[in-house]
Amino acid sequence: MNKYIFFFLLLISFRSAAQTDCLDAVVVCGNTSFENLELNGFGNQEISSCGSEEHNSLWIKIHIQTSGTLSFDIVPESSDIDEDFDFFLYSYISCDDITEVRCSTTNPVSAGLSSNVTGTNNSETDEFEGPDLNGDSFVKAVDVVAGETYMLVIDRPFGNSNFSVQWNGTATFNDPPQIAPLPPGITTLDIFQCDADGVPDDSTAFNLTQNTPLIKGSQTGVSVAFYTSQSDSLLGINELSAPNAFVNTSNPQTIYVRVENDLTECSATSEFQIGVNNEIALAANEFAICDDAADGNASNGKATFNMQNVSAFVFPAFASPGNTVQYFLSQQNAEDGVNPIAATFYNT
Ligand SMILES: [Ca+2]
Ligand SMILES: [Ca+2]
Ligand SMILES: [Ca+2]
Ligand SMILES: [Ca+2]
Repeated sequence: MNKYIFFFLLLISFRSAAQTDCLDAVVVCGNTSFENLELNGFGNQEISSCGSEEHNSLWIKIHIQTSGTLSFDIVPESSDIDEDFDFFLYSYISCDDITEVRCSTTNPVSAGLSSNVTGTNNSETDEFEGPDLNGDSFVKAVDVVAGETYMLVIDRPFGNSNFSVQWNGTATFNDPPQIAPLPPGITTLDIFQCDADGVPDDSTAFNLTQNTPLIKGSQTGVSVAFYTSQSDSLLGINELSAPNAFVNTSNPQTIYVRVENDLTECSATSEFQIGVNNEIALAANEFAICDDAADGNASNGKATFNMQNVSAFVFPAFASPGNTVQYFLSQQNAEDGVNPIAATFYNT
């Protein structure tokens, strides 16, 4: 029994909701869970069956990994009998080539039912039912074969409840890819850097793709994309077009990442923070070397410092080639940028 639950939040919102149409269906995989999806309406009207059509719909694409029964309960979050969910199940070749195999458009109030749950099960014998008072909200489970693809359209003609889907059958779906665990020595995907573009406005360009190999890990055949909203990352829409030079619009800012299997379309999502940090944290504020006899006296408390070695110790993040760290003997000189000390410095 492969059973798991995921939630879709049907929020009343007025952004265009791409998953209302076949072409932009959400792909269901393994333990993929969806939260905070914003959807409303039906996009293009693509359904006319079981005496109904799309009202507030969600298209879900299901790739079958192992043969078995496809059986599910669609469970409204609210048990109010006025909350009416319908569904239409198609076998799928392409969006121009879908064949309806099940639908139920029974209205639980009209049919005098005691529950607003709808779906498929093994005890029903009918395959199509509805609308209104016709049926009992359940039709026969479907025998599915590995490699097949199905499209489940969940529609909410009445009510505004969120809902979950419980998969009860023996068929399994493809496993989603993973956000790879971080390798030793790396503790976060967060990127904080200085505002070094010459305009001190807490906004600067970030190369988000520096995280791509970390997110992929050893996985092959997967693609990584970045988004500014969680909903977009879940739906795979509005991917950032230039993630190698993304300019933050708030500070800090959450970036959402989606890793998707190129073949199965299965995906996983995560997030990390980027931010502008104009405070340069010093790794240390003291640096010492041993006195030596290079100046003719190994015990006079004076010696020659290699300032690059000092930088590597005090500013390890800035010690790489391409960065310049200058040292001064007074605060005023540092602020004015005058009389920096030389690359080697003999303390006096
Ligand atoms: Ca539609
Ligand atoms: Ca119904
Ligand atoms: Ca029935
Ligand atoms: Ca800036």
